[in-house]
Amino acid sequence: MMTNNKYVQEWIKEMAELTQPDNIVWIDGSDEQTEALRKKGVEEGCLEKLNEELLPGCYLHRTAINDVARVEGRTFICTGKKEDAGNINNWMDPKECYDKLGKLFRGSMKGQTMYVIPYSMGVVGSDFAKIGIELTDSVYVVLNMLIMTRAGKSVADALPDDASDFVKGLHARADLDENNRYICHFPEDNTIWSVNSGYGGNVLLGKKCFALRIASYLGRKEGWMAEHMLILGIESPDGEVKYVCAAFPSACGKTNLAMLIPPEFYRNKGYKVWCVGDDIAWLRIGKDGRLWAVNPENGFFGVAPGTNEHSNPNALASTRKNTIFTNVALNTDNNTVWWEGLDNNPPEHCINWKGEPWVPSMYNKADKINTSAAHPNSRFTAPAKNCPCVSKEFDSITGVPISAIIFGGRRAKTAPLVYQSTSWRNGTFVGSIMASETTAAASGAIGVVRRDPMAMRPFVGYDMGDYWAHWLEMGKKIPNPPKIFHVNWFRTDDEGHFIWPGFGDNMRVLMWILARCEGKVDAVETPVGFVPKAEDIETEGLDVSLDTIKELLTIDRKSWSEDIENIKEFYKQVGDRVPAELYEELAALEERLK
Ligand code: GTP
Ligand code: SPV
Ligand code: MN
Repeated sequence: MMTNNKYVQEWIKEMAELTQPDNIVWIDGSDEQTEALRKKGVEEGCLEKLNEELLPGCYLHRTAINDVARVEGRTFICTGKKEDAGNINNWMDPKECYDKLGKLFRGSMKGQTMYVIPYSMGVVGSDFAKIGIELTDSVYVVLNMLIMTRAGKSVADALPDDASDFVKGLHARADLDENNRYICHFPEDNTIWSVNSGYGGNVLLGKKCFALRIASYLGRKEGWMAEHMLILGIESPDGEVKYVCAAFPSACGKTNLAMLIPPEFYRNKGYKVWCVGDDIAWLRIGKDGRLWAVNPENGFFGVAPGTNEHSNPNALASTRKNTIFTNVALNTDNNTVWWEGLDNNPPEHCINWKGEPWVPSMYNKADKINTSAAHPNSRFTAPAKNCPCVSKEFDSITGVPISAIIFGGRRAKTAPLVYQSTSWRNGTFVGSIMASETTAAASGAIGVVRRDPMAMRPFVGYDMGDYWAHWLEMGKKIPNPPKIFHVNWFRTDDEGHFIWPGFGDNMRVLMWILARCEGKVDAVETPVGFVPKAEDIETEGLDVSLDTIKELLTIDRKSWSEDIENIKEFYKQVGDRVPAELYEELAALEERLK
């Protein structure tokens, strides 16, 4: 045991009695132990060592073919009262769930090792940080957690002997039976149980399970916020850095925006962008009355397809050493990795994400999942410190002060390139009505528009109406709140092509947002909020006409009015805890659209 904490000791004893591993190994975070586990992973066949010269310290892992994304339908919030989990979450009675999953866990680690991973979300020992312990039978999970979190002996040492509030995570792959796959959260017990999966978001329990579902519950209780947001800093030529957070649903561009390289026009002037986080933000009110954010993670679990030298060179550079790749393609000629959108040269000899030989002629756009070399939700797990643009505030214990919060989604129509809400309350409303086309990051249909409030639909650990009320409450408590915006990089023309170039050019929109925060630029008032005057979006060095910008900024009253009906239905579905203020906002929007 690495700790004298008797709550930890008793819990581990109980879980070991349940799962019956042959032995128990504490993860200390040392290079020696990590290296030994990598070797073990290779021997056991769960990892393949990649080309040491081209990709030093890098490994490839393939998950089971039926286990490649988060499973929202099998994710549960287990609160004593069903109402507290809300209508949007799946709910199970805690006792029933412990019993049901207990049967699946029973004896599941026979013949195997149980790894004990003490980890901290946030800088170890800082005010923001919270400690979890994950028990798992998977070497892959251990190695990922060592990248994604601050883990090891220093965390066990930081846990007081009398602390009982650490998050207890139990994970077993069991037999990977998808019909018995469960990702269950017990926010009232600080507990997470995950069984029968080996895919990232289902099993790296510090990430979505703790840092969003459990943390959002804690945040409401303790007066802070846990959000599905990137955090980035924009440094102006005089050296001042302004920070923004942005919430986009899964696979809708957070990693890309967080690491963007400014267009040449801005680079020449001396602008720089720094990445503080690419997926999760924990936000607290600072002594100065502003909202401050930290990224509780220590690495990036990023989408591989589409990542390339042009779209996101910083992400690509982050993956060139000490990275674990999951479900990408293996180039067998030189033992490196490949994925769709890395370059235009798919390897001649290659093993696809399913572990089968693959040749480029197999690819069929109509059936991407089955015919692509890499799975559309294939991922890289890379240490944050690998990132060329990682912020010098990355390890800051106070976090960074936030000037703007940006919501966004994938909308082929309706949502304009950017608009600004009129207040925190109106901004909360804008977040609550967010919608986006579904992606491969979760199992199920792709490309269907669904409401995904604050990009948190799959991640709020309690009732969605209460969550919105918490947003409104926070707004009343923050003396100097960030301004709230909405963006859409994904508007398409009649042929289905993206109109806006996106990626690095999104900086042009961020610059308008910052100018608004500083009161330096006017805007046009519309029924939905403030939109830029087309000429205020910088187009220097961009092959986009003023007319196209105007088109991107139009508010189509007809499609917005149609949306209103859908929003009403969604609010009804969320239920009777939707705050009255949001119904007032909705009525006012409907009125303005007439
Ligand atoms: P999660 O890790 O699932 O939370 O995803 P994410 O929000 O970090 O998304 P990510 O940045 O990985 O982008 C997902 C996909 O969107 C990739 O295929 C990108 O190429 C694409 N994408 C990102 N930014 C843009 C953009 O500005 N325009 C367009 N057209 N596509 C983009
Ligand atoms: C997401 O789906 O939003 C992710 C990947 O960031 S996962 O960790 O699998 O949830
Ligand atoms: Mn995410």
